[in-house]
Amino acid sequence: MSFKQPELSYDYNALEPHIDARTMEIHYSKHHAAYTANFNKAVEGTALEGKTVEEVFATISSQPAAVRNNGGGYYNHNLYWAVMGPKGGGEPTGALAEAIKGAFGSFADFKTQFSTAAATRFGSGWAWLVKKADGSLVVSSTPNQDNPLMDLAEVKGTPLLAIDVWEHAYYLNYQNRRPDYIQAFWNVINWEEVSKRLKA
Ligand code: MN3
Repeated sequence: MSFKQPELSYDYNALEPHIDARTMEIHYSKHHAAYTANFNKAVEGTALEGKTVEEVFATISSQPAAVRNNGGGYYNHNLYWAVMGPKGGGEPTGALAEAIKGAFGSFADFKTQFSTAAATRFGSGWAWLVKKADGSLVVSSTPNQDNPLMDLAEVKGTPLLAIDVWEHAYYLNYQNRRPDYIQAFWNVINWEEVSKRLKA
């Protein structure tokens, strides 16, 4: 397999009570594992084999749905696991704090914008903090497994922070209460990792 599912850097129960262990286990070992396997299957033997995931996304509008959906599912969850952690929460510091202030006015305003994007994404999808090509930060959301690296995204750029708002990400613990899950997400954000991505 050319695309490998990265190991989680924390245990399934590490994000409790905000995200429960059973949800984490099914999400990582079933959903994400399936996206990864199906992404590999979809590129195998095609011109995309051997390309980076970024290269695949750059031409995604001309690729089959299986590549778009599973490639997005593979990449988006890699980012989602990475930007969460047991020592998460609080507020960012340093350059990221300044960049967020510059773009949104305050951390509180950013939090509102990001939470609203996540809550109002109809059906399944993601909300993002994105660094655009000109270096500015914006909040966006995408349907299904699309993401800001895809050539067809409304808002294009490098994703720094992601929240999965598919029901499989929260339904066992929160049922229909997506806003409660979004609120809880702020307690597990690994700002150090988000900062690293801003600098990269
Ligand atoms: Mn998911």
